Amino acid sequence: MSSTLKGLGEAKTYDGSALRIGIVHARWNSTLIAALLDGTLKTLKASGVKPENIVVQSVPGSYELPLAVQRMYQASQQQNSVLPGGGLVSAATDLLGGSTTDLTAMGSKTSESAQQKPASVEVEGNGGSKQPFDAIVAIGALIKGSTMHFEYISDAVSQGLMRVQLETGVPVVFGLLTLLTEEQGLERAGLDEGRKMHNHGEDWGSAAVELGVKRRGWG
Ligand code: DLZ
Repeated sequence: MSSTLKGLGEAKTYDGSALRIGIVHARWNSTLIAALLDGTLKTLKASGVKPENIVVQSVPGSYELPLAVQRMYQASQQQNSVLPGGGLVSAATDLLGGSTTDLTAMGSKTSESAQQKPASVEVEGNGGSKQPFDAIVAIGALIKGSTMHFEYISDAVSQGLMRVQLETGVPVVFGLLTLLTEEQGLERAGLDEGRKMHNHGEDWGSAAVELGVKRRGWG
């Protein structure tokens, strides 16, 4: 047992080498998102998930996450493969500097920030396993403003992601930061001054591997 009160504590490590993991991230608040995505990828790879079995996609904002996760999983189930030429599973993300033919075409322009490429992102899933995703990580960062917008979106996305995982049976890791201030976001993305806080994306990567492995046992 860990001596700290909060957090995951000391977790058993799981072998992710047979898993296929999806990540869908929002592009709003891209500095936070890039760091969180990096953290997630870091632990996925450290747990043995093969880079070619990690598929990363983006959507404009957090509100779009539930539908994107649902479609990403369904496409992997139905086709059992990476679709050539524009299917949801085959499209590259903005953050990866690839084409933006899929969910990113839902009405938003490619923002300047979306051109950022997180340092540790090297590949996406083309050429990897053809199996349906074992787990999908949804990453977003909502920052409270002066209207009720934050409350409505936080609630809708939380409920939507839970619904997707219960309806599809695929574990959906809740990588949505619901932040009262930007500072809270920097801390949770490991970008605080002095870099003392840990990157929550790392926990999300571990959770995806643990759930992916356990789900295979659940049948
Ligand atoms: C519109 C909006 C605002 C104001 N703030 C955020 C935010 O902090 N984080 C985020 O992920 N998305 C934000 N969005 C965009 C919405 O999630 C959504 O993309 C748009 O309302 C279009 O459906």
